[in-house]
Amino acid sequence: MTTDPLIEKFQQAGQGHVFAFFATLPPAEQRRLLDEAAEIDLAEIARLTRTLLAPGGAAGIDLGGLAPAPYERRPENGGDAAAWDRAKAAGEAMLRAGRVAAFTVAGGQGTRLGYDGPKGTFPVTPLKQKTLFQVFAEKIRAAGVRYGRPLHWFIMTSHANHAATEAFFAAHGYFGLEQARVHFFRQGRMPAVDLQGRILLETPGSIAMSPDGHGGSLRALERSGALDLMQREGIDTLSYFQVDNPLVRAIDPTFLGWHALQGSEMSSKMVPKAYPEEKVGLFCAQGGKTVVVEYSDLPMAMQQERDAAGQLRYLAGSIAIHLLDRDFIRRMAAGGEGVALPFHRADKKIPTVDAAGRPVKPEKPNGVKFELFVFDALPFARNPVVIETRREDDFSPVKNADGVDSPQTCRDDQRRQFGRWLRAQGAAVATDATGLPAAGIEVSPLFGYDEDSFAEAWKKLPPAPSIRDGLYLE
Ligand code: UD2
Repeated sequence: MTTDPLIEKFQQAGQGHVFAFFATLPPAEQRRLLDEAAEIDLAEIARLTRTLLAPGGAAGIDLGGLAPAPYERRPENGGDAAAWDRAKAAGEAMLRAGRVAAFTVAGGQGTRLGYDGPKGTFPVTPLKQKTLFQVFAEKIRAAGVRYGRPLHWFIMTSHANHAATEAFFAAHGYFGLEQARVHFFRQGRMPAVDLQGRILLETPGSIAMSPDGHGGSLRALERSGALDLMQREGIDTLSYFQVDNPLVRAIDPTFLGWHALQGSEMSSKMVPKAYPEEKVGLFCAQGGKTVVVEYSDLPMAMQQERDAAGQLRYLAGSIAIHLLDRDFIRRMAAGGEGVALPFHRADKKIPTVDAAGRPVKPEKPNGVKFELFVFDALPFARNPVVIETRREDDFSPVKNADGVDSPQTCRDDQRRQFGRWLRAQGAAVATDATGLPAAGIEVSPLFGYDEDSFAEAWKKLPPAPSIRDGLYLE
């Protein structure tokens, strides 16, 4: 009997145990295992084992020469108001020219929320219980109407949630978007390995594979043909955001304008950190480059440092909102010497099998997952721009089942935003000291998806409605 050449390659790489149970598997499972194995770049695994798993490999990142990154301050915090106005006009022109598409990374596993299903299908709005996907879809649709150019929307899924995500959109008529402008593609996967770099089996017939991190989006955008489609359609800029944050201005002309006017290949939004322990990455400068250092990599003493005025020295929190230039993504996806995102190591409890093929549920981390982070592209980008945004305009993620960043805090933040928009138009909205309206209210993105679009729609209302519990503006 001849051995499959792929199995031989695994044997030569010291990973032959992946096929330990192969002979006992039914043909369909054999095929599946071979397919999974074919996704694996054995040389990459060997390299990661040498670098990240070697003694000291988990020691974290190099903090040498690290300093806070510069950023564009908002006008109310000392920024140049005229420059912000110019940026907005430039971004609006980009939207009218159809140069922009939206991009959501939705391949995560959403374990913290404890919700079974693609995270984008989680209901988030205060009254109508619209899902995350519906909120984004309506924002994108409304922006397309406003600028006279319907937008394309790319959604990155994982192997685990791809089919369910597509089915959800189909079942809801793509939330009024043209189906031909909504594009789903799967991100890549990486195998988990044990602490010696041996690939872990999840069952006798399958490898413990997991998504390769949101940084995998760059190569997945290329592989899926998304970049070619953008090129054909004359789209040069992707507006990147995470699936867990319904407050995001999915399409933000001012941000787009900053990006374009500065000739940036990758731009980002920052919010001043709310408190030193807040779990967001930090924009830093290092060796003349802009980098994001994940909170878990920055010693707490540094996160607590304050300047003479008492302000946090490392203030610029990354809320995972970026703009990416199409040709920059292509360059990053092509890789090549010195142009590659680094993998990060995460030690995890990974269910696996023992030598007899029996399931093992580890009680402490028994292996490592490798992930790419999209913000690691920043140091490769020409003229990266970081602009300040107000948290209340852009960031209230749903991460945990309760407490901070939960469905409750997110619903409240949405209501605060609706209340602010209404008050700015002179409506009488009773709120508590935190700005939370007493009444349960909701504004559809199709009515207004940011302060400007809301103001325009409000002014067109025949008689403005009074603010009462259950008010829904559409
Ligand atoms: C991320 C950032 C953090 C901060 C925060 C803001 C990292 C490492 N940390 O933290 O600095 O900006 O967000 O909310 O990024 N995803 C995929 N594929 C994957 C993994 C993740 O699509 O393989 C998506 C996921 O669906 C979600 C987003 O990426 O939309 C963020 O994932 P996360 O929950 O792992 O990020 P988090 O909260 O640790």
